[in-house]
Amino acid sequence: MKLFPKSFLWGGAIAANQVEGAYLEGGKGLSTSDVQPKGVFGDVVERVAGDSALKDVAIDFYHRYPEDIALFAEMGFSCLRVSIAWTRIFPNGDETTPNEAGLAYYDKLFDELAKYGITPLVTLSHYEMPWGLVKQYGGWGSRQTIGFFERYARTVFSRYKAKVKLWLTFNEINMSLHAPMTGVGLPENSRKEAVYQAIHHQLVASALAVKACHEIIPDGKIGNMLLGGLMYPLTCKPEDVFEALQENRSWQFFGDVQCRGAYPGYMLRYFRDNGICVEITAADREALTSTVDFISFSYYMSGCVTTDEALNQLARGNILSMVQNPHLTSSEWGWQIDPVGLRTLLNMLWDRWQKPLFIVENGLGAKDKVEADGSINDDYRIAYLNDHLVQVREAIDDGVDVMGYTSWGPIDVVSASKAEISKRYGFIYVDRDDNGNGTLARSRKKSFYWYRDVIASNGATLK
Ligand code: BGP
Repeated sequence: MKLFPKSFLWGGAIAANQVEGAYLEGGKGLSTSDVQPKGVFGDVVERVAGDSALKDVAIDFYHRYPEDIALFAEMGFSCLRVSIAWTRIFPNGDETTPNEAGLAYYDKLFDELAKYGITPLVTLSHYEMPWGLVKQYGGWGSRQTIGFFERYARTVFSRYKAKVKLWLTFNEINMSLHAPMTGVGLPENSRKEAVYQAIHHQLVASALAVKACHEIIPDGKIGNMLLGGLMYPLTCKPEDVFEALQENRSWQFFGDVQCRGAYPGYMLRYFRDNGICVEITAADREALTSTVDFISFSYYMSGCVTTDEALNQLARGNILSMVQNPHLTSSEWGWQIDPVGLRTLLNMLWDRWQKPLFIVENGLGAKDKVEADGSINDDYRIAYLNDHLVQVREAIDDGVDVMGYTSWGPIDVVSASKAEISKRYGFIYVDRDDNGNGTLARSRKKSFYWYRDVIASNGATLK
């Protein structure tokens, strides 16, 4: 029987803006997430007194974290991925002194995890940045934002160095190409050149955070975080194959910079061919040489690439404009389910970077039905997770170094793309609907017991 390594970290992943709520409590400032009530692709809405959005309360993790962490512990989690809301620490982003109430909150959160021996894996920026930095400086379009981020990173490294040893810089850093406001604080219709310049600033900031982490927490490890957007050629036509290579490079490029410490040649050519001029200073080049210790990524689906323009037209409007794969089925939200793709991706990334890999998001968003007796029989979720974990085990057997697996949304959260809660990922159900009605009470789904057994057996119960 193939097992997972003894040191394998098992758990779940959540993000501050999708769970905490309390969006103005404890001196917190407004973030880009707070002004996008309709989700990461949504319009920016200036907040006015008295208005409300689902994420304002989310699942109230800010107040209920002890109960939720007790439930994660009951499932046997050895790891929980969380993010720090930058705006709890620096509400406007450009302050010189951090907000003590925000720092104290995460102290309590990490202490609670320590009580159960759960290792925190902490993302510095998960789909949010201070709205103040966007309004006053133009977000990551400004070089000054690098310094503000570095101050924030150094502040939290120094404060939590004894409690947090595993860190991630920017969540799905490659998403900026599809959602510039969420990724880099730029308007949706920004020119490509402006987006790549902002991305460059963020890559430099990520490298400076790596350097700071190594200085401040010598026994710590820091990784990047990529949206693992695996693309297949739709046919074996050589042009389709090359197109798929390029499409994969459009996101792997972020990892190339973060793992190898410099821009790859294919990207410099892309800039040249498209008349994109990115200012990269000598100091930037030097900064980029601080490379990550490990690579983390999310994986939900795969997609296909074609050079057939008619098919591409049809695909526009799909998530990331991917062409459908006729060999796969899809979730209710049209995300194509591909467990073997996860094994392929793990092998691909290991071959490419030879650094440990951490799957920090994977899961099935689905509508759950609460039965009359209160039970929730989410066999579809169990099947999805089982099939993906079987492929993770195969990849480990292939020789890939996999540090751990944190499934997305171990408790129902507000979705990132649409800001709805009816798209549920959890092992734990939260009584709340898309209109904000419900008691917020937590209950265990069938998958709760399934995941508990998988963890306890270190994968032996997988089928
Ligand atoms: C990733 C994000 C998460 C998460 C997940 C699921 O892109 O990092 O924040 O939400 O996707 O997406 P959704 O919530 O839209 O279903």
